[in-house]
Amino acid sequence: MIEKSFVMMKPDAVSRRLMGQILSRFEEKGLKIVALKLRAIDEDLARKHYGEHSDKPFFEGLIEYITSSPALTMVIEGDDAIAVIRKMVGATNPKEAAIGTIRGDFGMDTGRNIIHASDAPGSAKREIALFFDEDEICDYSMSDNAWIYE
Ligand code: D4T
Repeated sequence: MIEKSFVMMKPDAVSRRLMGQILSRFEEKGLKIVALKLRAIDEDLARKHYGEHSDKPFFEGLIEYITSSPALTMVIEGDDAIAVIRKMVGATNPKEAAIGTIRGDFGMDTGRNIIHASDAPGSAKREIALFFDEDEICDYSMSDNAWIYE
């Protein structure tokens, strides 16, 4: 099923100049970027996005990290995109993430784990609506579609 996922390169990815390399991975895989915005995440938005973790000991540090410098927010589309992207992102702790995944290749600490991606259709819908207006999401087709999908 064609799905949309919310993906965010966190401030460490942007500040470490990793945006191009990471974006290339999604393009090379055959996924479609349908929205993309470099933006500062303010405290209110960060607290909403990570609301489910508000009672965790790492919450305040997480909010500080996410709001510290701009992040690259995206909506990425493709067949089973949510699960495919989670696989490409790797485990939450970059030390445990498999080599070949984005966190496994670029990160060291859970508190600097490079990238976020939606983990289920419900959270994808909620997160996309939190970060993008509907008219910011592009509807277009790729000329190589028949070479990516059977
Ligand atoms: P996100 O939501 O950023 O894609 O990460 P995950 O889906 O892989 O992991 P998560 O929801 O469990 O954690 C959200 C966010 O909190 C940070 N974190 C997490 C942290 O700083 N310390 C911790 O001990 C944990 C578990 C990293 C990701």
